[in-house]
Amino acid sequence: MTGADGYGLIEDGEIVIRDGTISAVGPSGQYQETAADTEIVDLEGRLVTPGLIDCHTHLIHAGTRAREFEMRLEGATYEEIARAGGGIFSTVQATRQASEDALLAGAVARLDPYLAEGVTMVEVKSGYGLDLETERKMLRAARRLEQERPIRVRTTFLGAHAVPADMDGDAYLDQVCLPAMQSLAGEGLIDAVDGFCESIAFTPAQIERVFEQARSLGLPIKLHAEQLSALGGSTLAARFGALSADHLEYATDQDVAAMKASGTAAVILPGAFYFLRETRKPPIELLRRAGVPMAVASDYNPGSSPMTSLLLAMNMAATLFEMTPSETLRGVTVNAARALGDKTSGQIATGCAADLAVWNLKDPAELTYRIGGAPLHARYFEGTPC
Ligand code: DI6
Ligand code: FE
Repeated sequence: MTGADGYGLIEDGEIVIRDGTISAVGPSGQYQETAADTEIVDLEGRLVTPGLIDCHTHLIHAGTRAREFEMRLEGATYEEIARAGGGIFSTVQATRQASEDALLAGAVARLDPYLAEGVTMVEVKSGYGLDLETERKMLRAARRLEQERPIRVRTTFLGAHAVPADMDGDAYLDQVCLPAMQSLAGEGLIDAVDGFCESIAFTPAQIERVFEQARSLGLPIKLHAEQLSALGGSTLAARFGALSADHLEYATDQDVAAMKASGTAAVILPGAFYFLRETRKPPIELLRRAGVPMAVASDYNPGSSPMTSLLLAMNMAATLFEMTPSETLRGVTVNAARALGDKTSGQIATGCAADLAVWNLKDPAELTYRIGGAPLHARYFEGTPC
């Protein structure tokens, strides 16, 4: 699965697009287009990939955490900052105070670097509200990104992101998180449900309550699991048929086997590992051997991964975790789509959306190899260059 074979590369190929959808793909010269108004675009031998997909971001929030970054460099740990009421809570406060328009404007500014890297689909989570109104405001702003830019957005309700300081976890679920999920699902704002299963957030038993309700609402689930400790969150997620379990630094053999059995994708997030200077790596070799589909995402968030570059995440996944360049490319295309439950994105195949990235490159390994810069020639969204 290394080199050209792993990419399924077609040398000198052509792609036929009709009404925003790929209607044929193969070696060039195979498809005689008869329609008189067919436009032919010569890409002059450039590499074409599916439009890239970032399947795990927290793009909507207000405020910055640069001061916290400084504190960490002065010796405090992420966990100490969280326990001292900093961390996520400072972002929650700022986000509660921000207007929907302000949240949208901030997210658009963060989204533009992704577009410049050929990204055509992003997942965006709520979770910096921890109250109904703010979670709604975040999800609405996330939905509105599709009006601001030519991009596909998938929204994820992450009400179970942190326990408010003045509440117990179960009380927060009963009084705020579960009722909010119900209302916002009814408003059509939720595509999937996520949680943060960690000693500083929610226990597996509490996450199970979140999943039970998601299931009863017919919503797919995913989970931040095994990022900082091994709580078996990924096994729990697999038990509920999760689309993905994300982070996984502390995932065990048992977790990997459970994910394989349920078809749950592993979302690898090297940005947070790097930024928090973690040392425990996700079990890439185990996942690879088990055949668990691996996605790679930026995990953009202001606290643990202030990184708005999916290409850099690919480089980090290779450099830090020894994923191969073809694995990282599948990680931001077909496997990222899978982690979002989308079967018609992330591939150049008949019937898939004509979301494409055209690169000033020949060798796909260059996408993972480079650090910095975006060698993008053109981005096609639903067949239109933009
Ligand atoms: N995992 C993380 O690393 C972040 N949230 C999560 O679920 C941290 C988010 C933050 O610190 O703002
Ligand atoms: Fe995250």
